[in-house]
Amino acid sequence: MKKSINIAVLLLLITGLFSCTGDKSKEGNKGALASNAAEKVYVAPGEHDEFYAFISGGFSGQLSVYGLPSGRLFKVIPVFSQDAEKAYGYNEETKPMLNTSHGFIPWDDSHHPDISQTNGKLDGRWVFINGNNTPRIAKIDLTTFETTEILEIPNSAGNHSSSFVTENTEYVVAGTRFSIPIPQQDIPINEYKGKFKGSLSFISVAPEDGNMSIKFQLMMPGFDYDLSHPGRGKSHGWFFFTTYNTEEANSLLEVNASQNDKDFIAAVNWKKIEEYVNNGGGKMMPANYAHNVYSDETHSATSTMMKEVLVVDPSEVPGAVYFIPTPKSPHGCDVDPSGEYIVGNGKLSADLTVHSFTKMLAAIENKKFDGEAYGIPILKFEDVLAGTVKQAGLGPLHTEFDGKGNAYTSFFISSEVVKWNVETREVIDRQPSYYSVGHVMIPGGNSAEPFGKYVISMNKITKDRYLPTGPEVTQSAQLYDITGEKMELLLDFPTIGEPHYAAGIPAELIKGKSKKIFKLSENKHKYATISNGDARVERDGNEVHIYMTMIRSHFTPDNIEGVKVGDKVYFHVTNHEQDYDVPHGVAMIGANTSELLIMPGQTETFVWEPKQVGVWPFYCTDFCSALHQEMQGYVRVSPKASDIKLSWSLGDD
Ligand code: RUQ
Ligand code: CUA
Repeated sequence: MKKSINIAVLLLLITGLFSCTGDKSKEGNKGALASNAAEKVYVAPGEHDEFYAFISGGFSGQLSVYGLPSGRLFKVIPVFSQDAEKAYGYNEETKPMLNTSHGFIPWDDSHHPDISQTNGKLDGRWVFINGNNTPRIAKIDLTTFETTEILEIPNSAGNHSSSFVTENTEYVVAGTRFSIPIPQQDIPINEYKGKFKGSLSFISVAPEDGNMSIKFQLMMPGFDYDLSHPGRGKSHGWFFFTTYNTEEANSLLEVNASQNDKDFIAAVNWKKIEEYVNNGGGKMMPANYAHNVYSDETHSATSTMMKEVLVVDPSEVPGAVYFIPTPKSPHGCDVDPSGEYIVGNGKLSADLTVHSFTKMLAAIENKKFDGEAYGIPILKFEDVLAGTVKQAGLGPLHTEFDGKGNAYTSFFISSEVVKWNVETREVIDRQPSYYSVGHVMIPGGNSAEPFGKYVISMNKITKDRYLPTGPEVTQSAQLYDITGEKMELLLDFPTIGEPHYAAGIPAELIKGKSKKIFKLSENKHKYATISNGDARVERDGNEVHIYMTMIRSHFTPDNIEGVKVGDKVYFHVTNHEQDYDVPHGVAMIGANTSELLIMPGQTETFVWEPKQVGVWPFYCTDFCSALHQEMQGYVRVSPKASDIKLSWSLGDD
């Protein structure tokens, strides 16, 4: 019986997918909409947007920066994937950022950005984002908009319920989607049940420099941990994780993990565990994971392999973890700005489940449990439930809040954004999304103080919304005005990769802190050339190191002789500009890597292994001045056995 219901829901899911992506609805076809919608997104030439939106790139592995309300793209920040435009993962300085226990992994799947907070409010210091595939968490510095730290997460697989921050950025959290044997071992897959575990990692963030380190990992039952959000205000100190596959199936999950009418939200009292750990609790376990840090002083990254991690068995910390039954394979797990309501979006359900933090505490206090799972008490659904939003739509995924008592939930199957009142749980408005919306985002929506002016929906499918571009069409977001009772669709804008989640912040909170140049006098790169007189070429066996500078519009040195086939030539190039927005680039014919794009005051390195005798040019790749085309040079490559001495030109002086 239960099984047939689930199959019916699955069918709905599939048919819903097709029906919602068919014809454009009338509303969607109004062309320019009302002209006042155009005015609301129009940012006049030379004017700035009101908000930054950091939108995850999904399978691009990156994080892109847009302006709202215009939807204009400003920057793609390379995070987990190599990026030839910025030489990230190609130059010698940033290659260590992509080091992992599996070696150099130049790609990942980035899902959930979250901005650092102080006292529950966005502080605009960093954005964190998760790498799903080879579990990692990255930190992006919002003064440079560059990835400055990546921490691999051991004992994890499919790092999906991440990377959300607590209200003082005490922790950024990483929860495993796939349970695995911990420690990894060679065992039959059908021994999954009972043997596989799911880890929830709490990564401390140093208040001064943001340095990340795994404080502890909770070893949880072998469910799938899907999404999470921190408590805030009254529920600060707790973290909530949705789970699915509490059936612990290891095959054909679409049916086998849809058997239980309810899965769980795991409520974790991290303060309690922190105290336990600070008093010596937990066990050190051997592990192997990379911690990669980029320094703005050396303009270089280092990768350190970490050898152990502290694990905590939740059954040994009474009162630290509870399960809250939540219907229908919940996906999103969202906490309202007051910290009282925890919304579980059962993706196979039509209703939304809203839990009450106050009721949860009372149920715990009264020890009203409904059994346990692997030593973790299960609370009674009715005891924790604040109420449900009835028949709000089909396939709820994620909820955001406007800070005015309203919630906005995305419905994947019925392809709409639904506004409802958090206290009364009545539906106020619904607007179609084009099509199949995943996450929604309100700037500050994951904080105690959202900026409830716009919501964006990030859609999984666009079909006919844009000019066709072959079988692969653009991904897309949509912007809605939410200042009135009814939402108003203002804008479609294309996005890079697959936008999963996003984080938004008023531009005022960060734009003044944006770095304009790196000071040459503070450049501590090992191979920096600070004064032109130090520009030189050195040989060390078959390695040749070129200490090169660049300034409008020449390289020093620009003619180099004495390089031989079989040499490994390092171009260490320092940009001597000290003006805003004057990068130079450099590229060498036949170099098996990308160009470099070097910011003022910065040093970067690429390696060239010349294979052919001749005189080979290099040039500046960034149109930097009227004489940019003159910014070029030559390297003479002689046969391996040649005795031509190293020599170079320093210009005319
Ligand atoms: S996911 S569409 Cu956040 Cu990776 Cu829900
Ligand atoms: Cu330097 Cu073009």
